[in-house]
Amino acid sequence: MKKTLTHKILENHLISGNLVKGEEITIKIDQTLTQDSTGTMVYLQLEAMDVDSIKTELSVAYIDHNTLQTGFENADDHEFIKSVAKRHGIIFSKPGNGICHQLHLENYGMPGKTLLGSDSHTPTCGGLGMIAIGAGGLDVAVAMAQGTYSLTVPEVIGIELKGELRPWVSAKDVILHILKKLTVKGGVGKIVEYFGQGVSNLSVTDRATITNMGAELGATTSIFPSDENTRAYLASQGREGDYVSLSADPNAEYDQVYEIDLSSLEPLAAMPHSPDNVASVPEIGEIKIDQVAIGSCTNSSYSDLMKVANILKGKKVHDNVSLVISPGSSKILSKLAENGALAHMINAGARIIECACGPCIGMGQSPKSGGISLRTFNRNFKGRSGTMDADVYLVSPETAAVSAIYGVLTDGISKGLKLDPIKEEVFDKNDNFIVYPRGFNKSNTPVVMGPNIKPFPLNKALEDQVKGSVVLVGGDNITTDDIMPSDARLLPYRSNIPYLSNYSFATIDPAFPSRCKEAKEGIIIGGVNYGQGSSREHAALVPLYLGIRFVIAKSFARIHRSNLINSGIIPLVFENPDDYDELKLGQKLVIENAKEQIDSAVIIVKNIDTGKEIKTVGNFTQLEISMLKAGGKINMIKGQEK
Ligand code: MIC
Ligand code: SF4
Repeated sequence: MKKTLTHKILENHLISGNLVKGEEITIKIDQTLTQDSTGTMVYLQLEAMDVDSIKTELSVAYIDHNTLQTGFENADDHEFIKSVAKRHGIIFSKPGNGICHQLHLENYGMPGKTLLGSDSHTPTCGGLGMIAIGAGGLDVAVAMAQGTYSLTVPEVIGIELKGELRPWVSAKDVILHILKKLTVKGGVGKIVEYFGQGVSNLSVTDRATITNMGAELGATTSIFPSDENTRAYLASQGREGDYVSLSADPNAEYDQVYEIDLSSLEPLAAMPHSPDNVASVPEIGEIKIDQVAIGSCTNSSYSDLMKVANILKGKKVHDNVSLVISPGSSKILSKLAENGALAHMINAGARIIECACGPCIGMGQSPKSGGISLRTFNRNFKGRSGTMDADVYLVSPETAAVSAIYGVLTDGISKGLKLDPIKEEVFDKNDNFIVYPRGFNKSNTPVVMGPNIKPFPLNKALEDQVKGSVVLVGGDNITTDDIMPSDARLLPYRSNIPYLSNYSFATIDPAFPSRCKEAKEGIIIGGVNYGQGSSREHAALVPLYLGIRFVIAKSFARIHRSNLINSGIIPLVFENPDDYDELKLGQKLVIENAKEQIDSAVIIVKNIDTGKEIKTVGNFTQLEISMLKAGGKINMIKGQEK
């Protein structure tokens, strides 16, 4: 069989199982990354597992999401993470160093390696030819403790790239084009692998933009070959020694193949409120805009920001627009400062903010009421910007910068502008933002825990009768931002589940927490792609805390489904999606003989109010069944240790 690059890397890392689509395998994890907003839970869990040393080749704890420090909570979380990192041999990246994915690409990602990260955009490093997967925090904690990760072998979609992008059309437009075609659920259970002649016309940071937003397809990950452009990128970061050449076999067997002619693409935008609601910029028309935000793990590379600086040079940001720019890393910001590009941005009237996630996760820069914001980010879910009635459009850096000048959504081609080519740069190593764990260990470093850090909830072992009342009937594509919103007010409480629980589903059903408290045991009903978006396991831990026993949906997003199982909440899929229509708030449902039923292909849920039996499908692997029986992954691991 002619092998895909995905299969080659998985095969090299296979610990157990058969590398056959749909089967469960366990692979070796070489590297892990965490960020602070999921990291506090990861490190509480790592401490709970009481391991002596981590088993990965390299693990890094980044602080990039929650850097406002509006109160002691942020700073306490950072100190906590730093102390656990030192105890376990984990590299710690201080706030201000940059966004985890950009930093990992620059400093640590390596072709052919595996990376597991507690953030859904971990696939960014797929741009370097590695298998980089986003997962829930507990899975990352276990990967550090045991050096492994289990997954169901996904299908591999091949995307053949031909031709070359025109000026003013960039990597963001490639992934927006794919999102339009495949939608936000098109990648679930799949890995997207790029190949073909057009690959050589994309730099590593272009590729990283594409693999980053593969997360919005719901894909397990996305990957590019490692070629001369990879060598050049690694060399620019002083890491040429990490280069290996990697690609799929010629005529590799993909489960599906799509072809994209890069030269046929045009500037695109994802319209409110979904990354797959894509149209071309001229089609949408010159709508008046209030804010432009450039940055995030999708589009904050050196070349992205140099393009922006060149466009802004000698120009003025439109009077009605607030332009805000957050560079991806301290190295990038420092280079922009050295070569004068930063001055072009500031002189044009741009606000420069910290190298961090910032507005992407609602940490400031919320648009005005009813405002229109153009962002180079990856998600435009309703309310994510912090303003419920704002309209967010996702665009490329080029489109964002030109639009900021004109005050309307527009692009360089429509305006007949010229775009200067970007000169490649070599970056100096700067690890002054890094705390190495050298000389520290468990015996000489105590865990530093502030008062806001509360224990995480644990489930109980599966009982024979699992019941509850329907506390929410949600629609399609419910996001983890809906289940557990995050913004500047809530992000400081990522280590305080009881506090967060008061805001679960706050943006779509503020009565949800009180309804759960009244019901004591609750059930959530969802549509297709339930739990899309972030990897935050808070979207499972908070429902667990609120007494949710199971969720029945038309389908689930991958990471959220795993997080539910890790927490011992049973994710069930309607065998007949029409049964969804009959379920109403307040109805009582029960799974009888749950311990037995959990092993079977079809699980019957009885509606006590109507007497109807609903057929659901679990499709659980053996490992998942063990977790559900034990009441979650931690209970399962503790049980195995006895
Ligand atoms: C996001 O972009 O939604 C986040 C914030 O980075 C999340 C992680 C989190 O919720 O902490 C993600 O993408 O996984
Ligand atoms: Fe940070 Fe936004 Fe990227 Fe999430 S998507 S890691 S919040 S920059």
